[in-house]
Amino acid sequence: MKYLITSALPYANGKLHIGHVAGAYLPADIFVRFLKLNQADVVYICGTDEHGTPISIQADAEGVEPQVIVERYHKLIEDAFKGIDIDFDNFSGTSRPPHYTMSQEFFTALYENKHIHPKDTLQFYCEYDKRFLADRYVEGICPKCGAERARGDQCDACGQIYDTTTLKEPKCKICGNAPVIKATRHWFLHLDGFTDKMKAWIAQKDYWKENVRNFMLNLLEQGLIERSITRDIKWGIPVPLPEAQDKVLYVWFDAPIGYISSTVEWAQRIGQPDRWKDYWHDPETQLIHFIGKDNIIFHALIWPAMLMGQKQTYCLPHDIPANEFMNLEGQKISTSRNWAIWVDEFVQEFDGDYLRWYLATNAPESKDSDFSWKDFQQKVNGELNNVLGNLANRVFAFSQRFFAGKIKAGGNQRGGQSGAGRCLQAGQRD
Ligand code: 2FM
Ligand code: ZN
Repeated sequence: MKYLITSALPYANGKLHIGHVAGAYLPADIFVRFLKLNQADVVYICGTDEHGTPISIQADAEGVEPQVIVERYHKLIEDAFKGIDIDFDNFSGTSRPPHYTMSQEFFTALYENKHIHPKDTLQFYCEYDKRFLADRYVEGICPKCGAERARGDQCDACGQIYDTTTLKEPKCKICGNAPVIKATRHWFLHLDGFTDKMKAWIAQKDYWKENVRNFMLNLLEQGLIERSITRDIKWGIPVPLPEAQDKVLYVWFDAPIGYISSTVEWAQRIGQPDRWKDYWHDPETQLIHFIGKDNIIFHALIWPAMLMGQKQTYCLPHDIPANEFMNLEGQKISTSRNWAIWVDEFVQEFDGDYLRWYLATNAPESKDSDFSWKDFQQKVNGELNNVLGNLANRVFAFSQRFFAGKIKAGGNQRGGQSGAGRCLQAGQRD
């Protein structure tokens, strides 16, 4: 059995916090360690997600190129992972040239297979900045719940998505002026064309976590629609069509392709450039995406449709363990309010294993969990250091005393070669 394990690609415009680690990274890392201990054929893939409007907004604000922001955060994120011993087989980034090629090939195959079509749409346009205002370039009042500072396409307060032109009191985030509405052509992925395949595929996924499976069943019941996969911004992968000059691929179109391009990079790095194909083009590969619950729609619907619509066969996600969120002292973690524990700061004070222990034993697997410093102190002192530390200390002292400090290779519990799993009486030798 071959395993391809992925963790959601973190955006390269912010640091890593404990909520990210608890949701998408530590569970995958633990699973990969388990597989590797069992000599499984496994590749663990990640990288930074380097496109999208937040990165270009930050670059505009700092007066630098987006690549400067991307490189800064790529390094910070990679170092933070090292600090807590999360060890990918490859950690790439989606602004690297091979990823551009792979993403454009994906688009072209879907286009030639008639899964992508153009449509004229109405978008906000800032006459002062002379540009369309995609996604987070515009802010206003949510047309669904009335919350302020809602984004162009989605409201953080109620989570609903809506037609951008229905946003109330819109304001350009660059200059603060009210934008006008203007026609622009975009390209849409027709998910409706995958309805039958998707239903048949989901029908086999009775082992998925309920949150993911129910989410998908709901979407299928509502009926699949088309989704725009291009944007009028400069930072991104150019749409590979002569009539789509000045358009780039939507970040959520290219991001999951990063799982493949990172595997390609891994194969090149180990000197076997075609090796990635053994995994991605084998339908039997167990492709498992570890994500947070806000990423379900992209991994369980849009990404599988993108894979199904290719000309070559790709493995589809075998499982998508989506975790809930981790709160901090009873409140939602918030980057903008700086209500978070940042991994790079944490590891300056504590051993990374303390965080791994606390997040592993308090994982938001089926409901949101909470990080509290008091509980952290108690669990680390009580469980990790006293109970587990004491056990390890006794085991090592015991093996030193009776077995000259040597540990035999492990074996199969049901009749393996070393007899592991049998109970020894104190002082008895195997
Ligand atoms: O939500 C996020 O942080 C995204 N950057 C996850 C992308 S996952 C994958 F598809 F790349
Ligand atoms: Zn403006």
